[in-house]
Amino acid sequence: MQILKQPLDELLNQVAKRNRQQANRPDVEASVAGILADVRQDGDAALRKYEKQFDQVDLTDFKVPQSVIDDAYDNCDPKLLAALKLAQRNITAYHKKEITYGFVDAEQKGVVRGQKVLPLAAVGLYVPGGTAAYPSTILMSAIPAKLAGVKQIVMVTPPQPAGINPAVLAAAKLAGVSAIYQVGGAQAIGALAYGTQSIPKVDKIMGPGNIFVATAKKQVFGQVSIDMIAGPSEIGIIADETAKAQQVAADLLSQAEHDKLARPMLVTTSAAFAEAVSQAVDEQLVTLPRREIATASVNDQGFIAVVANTDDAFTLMNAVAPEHLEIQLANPMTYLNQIKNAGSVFLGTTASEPLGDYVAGPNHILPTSGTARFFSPLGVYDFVKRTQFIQYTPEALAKEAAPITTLARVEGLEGHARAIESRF
Ligand code: HSO
Ligand code: ZN
Repeated sequence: MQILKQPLDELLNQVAKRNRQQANRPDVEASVAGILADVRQDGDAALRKYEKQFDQVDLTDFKVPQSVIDDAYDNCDPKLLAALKLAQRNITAYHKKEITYGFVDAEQKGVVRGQKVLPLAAVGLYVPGGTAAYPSTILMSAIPAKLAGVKQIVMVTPPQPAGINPAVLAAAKLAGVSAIYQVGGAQAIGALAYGTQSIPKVDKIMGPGNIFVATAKKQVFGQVSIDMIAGPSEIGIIADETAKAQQVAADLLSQAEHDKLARPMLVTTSAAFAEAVSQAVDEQLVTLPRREIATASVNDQGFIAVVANTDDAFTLMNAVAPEHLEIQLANPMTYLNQIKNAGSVFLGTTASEPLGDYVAGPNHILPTSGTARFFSPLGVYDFVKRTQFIQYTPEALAKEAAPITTLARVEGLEGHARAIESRF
């Protein structure tokens, strides 16, 4: 791995430059706009056309039959099912803490005002195809949706030559997904945004996807809501000699194997430790089944930076704002206050990142590419909206009538003023 030893200012410049790099693809934007317009106009017929063109399948019915889902669940390997259920229990317990409630404020005489927290009626979950169709990710999105009170959870996923991965179907059933449709790409996002004859329109679209899916989500935003635009996985590790180079290397590779564009990063105060980790990464890559992907990630996207002290390490990591941040230092809890930007933090040498990917309970759908500066992990919050209410007695309104009409007339809105005065 590339070992950087520049002064902190230079490292910070490099990080800032990378976070600015937003892939701009006007060609993709134009073709996605065309697909969305077709789906909006022709519904299922457009879906059929694009599924033929992009996935080489001719489907007349997109819905995965309930019997296929039930079979996948019933024939699920008991060990896998037990693992999914453990994950489900922990994710549920953690996310229950995220449930928020409305309030009523009656502190002012004659005035009641309040807020209600309401679930979205319907959400769409995009599940990528092939090896990126993760059963764990279905739990991470469907469980908070259920806890929020969402009634209709619609899943879409591209059709696969050998049928949809049974582990994905089993996870979907376990998590309480309402219906699964075999349609992918920008056309699937269009279907969820506008509705077609067979696929219901939803209020919000969640889930990762390729550049076409991400671009389509951006384009339908406003028509529906979206969760976030998630980029390739990232792991940042702050470690010193008290950590084990083997373990740090293994954790870096756990995210590197997701994607050639994934970004594994280590910041350490020890040049010797940097060398040891770099060597361990090279050794471990040799036997890693996904070494082609991981090697590209490690070589082209990853880095190890050697800094003067832990304060500098946190300054640099806060500038990166990594999706995952591991603190492999003695007394890790004491550093929590120094972390300003990170999606999910793993404290201590035992908290290896895949623990959070699967069973710990906190979400694994997290902000990437520096967006942890302003985005948060997916949670129950993302499946609700707020509405507010106001009630006044005539006496309470009388007290505030003059200020209202003053403001209304300053804004040139005589109708507003008269609406209030009509009460008196
Ligand atoms: N680490 C990924 C999530 C995931 N890992 C799913 C394994 N399965 C999110 O960055
Ligand atoms: Zn992962």
